[in-house]
Amino acid sequence: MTKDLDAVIIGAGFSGMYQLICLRDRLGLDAQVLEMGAGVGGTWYWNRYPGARCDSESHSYCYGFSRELLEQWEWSERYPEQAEILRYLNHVADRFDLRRSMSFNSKVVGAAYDAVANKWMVRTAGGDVYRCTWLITAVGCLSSANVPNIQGLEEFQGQWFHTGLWPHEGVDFSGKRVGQIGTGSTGIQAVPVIAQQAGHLTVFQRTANYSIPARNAPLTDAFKHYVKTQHGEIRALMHSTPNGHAFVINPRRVFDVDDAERARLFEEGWAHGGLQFRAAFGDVLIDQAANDEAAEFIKRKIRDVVHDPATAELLADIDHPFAAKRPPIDSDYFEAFNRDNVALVDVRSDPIAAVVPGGLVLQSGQSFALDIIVFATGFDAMTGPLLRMDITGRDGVRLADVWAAGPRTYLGLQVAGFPNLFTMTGPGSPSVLCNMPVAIEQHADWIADCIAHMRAEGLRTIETTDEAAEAWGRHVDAVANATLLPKATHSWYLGANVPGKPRVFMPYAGGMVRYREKCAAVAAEGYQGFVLSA
Ligand code: N01
Repeated sequence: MTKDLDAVIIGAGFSGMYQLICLRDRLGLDAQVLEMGAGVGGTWYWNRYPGARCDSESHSYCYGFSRELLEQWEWSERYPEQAEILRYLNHVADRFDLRRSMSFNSKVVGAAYDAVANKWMVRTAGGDVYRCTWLITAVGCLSSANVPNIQGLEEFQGQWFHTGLWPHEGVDFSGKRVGQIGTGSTGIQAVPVIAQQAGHLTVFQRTANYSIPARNAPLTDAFKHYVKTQHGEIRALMHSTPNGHAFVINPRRVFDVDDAERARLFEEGWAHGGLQFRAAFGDVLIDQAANDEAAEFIKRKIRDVVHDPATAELLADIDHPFAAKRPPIDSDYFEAFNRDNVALVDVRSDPIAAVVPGGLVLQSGQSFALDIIVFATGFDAMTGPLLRMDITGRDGVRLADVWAAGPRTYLGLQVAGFPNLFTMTGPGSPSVLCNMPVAIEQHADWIADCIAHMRAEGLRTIETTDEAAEAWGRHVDAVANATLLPKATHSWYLGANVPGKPRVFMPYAGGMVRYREKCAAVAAEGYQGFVLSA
């Protein structure tokens, strides 16, 4: 089947859904979403692992474009769990009649730009071809599962799962010997829930991680009323903060206050829970000495919670600044290690050597009999979902070749040599350093305004330049290097979690406010840094 369209959007998650509303309903384009899964939801469609929950608070983790939607939808808990977010996104799809412009089970395998026709030819695994003028990738930043290449996995006689490709019917852990590899945000959420169900759980930790208690709880009626009636105020607050959350980061510095006051403020943040812990001070991610104070506070908390001193030491032996990796939030993660059926194994000093039919073996020869292995091993972040498609631009140039030394974009929105291709929340944009729906709506609006401008002016192509992308890349590096973020040398922000991936700090760390102003100024000045042609 070959179909002609104005625009193709790849992905039916938060970003693809809203981009469709912008292009189809606001601009009147003939637009279609191609989605690999059988339903909407993106991240929340695939990540159904035990404990999956968002770390943005529910009243800020939603669309802001529709006042009616904000007033009608009611979240039940402080942090929405996966099933509730998926219900929300299905509700949005129904309410805005999105499904009629979506093809499910349509995995895009390639897209090629035809300069003569000024069309993108988008190919699916099923052999369908979509010809379109504008191509928008809304593929998510964390959607390409990273299963480590461990020798012998194919011979494992038990079951194994990656958290990002979790079976819809769930996994029965009861009475099973479970091994979980990975202690990032995902692993930290999964451990306490799996521990409650499994016969025994062994957690294989390579890098110890900070975590802040989420303090999740049902929302009170008073808070629900506040959210529905004060949404304008809440959105204004979210748009005024660098990370798009509905809380202000206090500008005071860690050493502006004395030891007792600092301890009190950290305790207050710990008791409140969640990402707001780091909002007590403005310099935690900038000043190493300030960060050390926060880090030591958390390490003390870990030692207080975990009864076995050796396990506590292993969990608190953290080698990077607090929040330099995405800081997880948890519900009883450290507490889980006080259970009789949970053990922690250090695979930094003694790495995993192989999977064997009955379990897993470390380099020392120590072995573990397992029925189920859970890979909470993360994603080939940001570039992975784009590069697994074969995208070719002008003159047949492959995106994979252009990005061989790491991604280079202008504003995270476009790549030189790939006209009329927009990469929503792409590398070089705030994306994962921001509350995602805020970053997503800003990108979708900007792209829609840009296309509206092109149509009004009779322009056929928009394409950034190498110079603009190089200059933006230098700026992205400089902004990251002014923080402690690159000091976590094994972080996925840097691509360091995937063997062979170039080390480039991918998200834009300059904050959403600054970024939004920059994008608005670029558009206002006639799309500076882009070439528009008739
Ligand atoms: O993935 P990760 P994630 N042998 O890459 C380990 C978002 N998110 O899925 O650090 C042994 O952070 C790896 O070890 P190391 C959020 O943005 C949000 O947990 O590389 N271990 C690490 O411990 C988050 O940051 C929410 O040494 C191996 C773990 O696996 C992002 O998604 C919830 C290994 C991977 O951690 C990704 O989080 C969940 C190997 N061969 C996710 N390979 C919320 O909103 C990897 N590891 C709450």
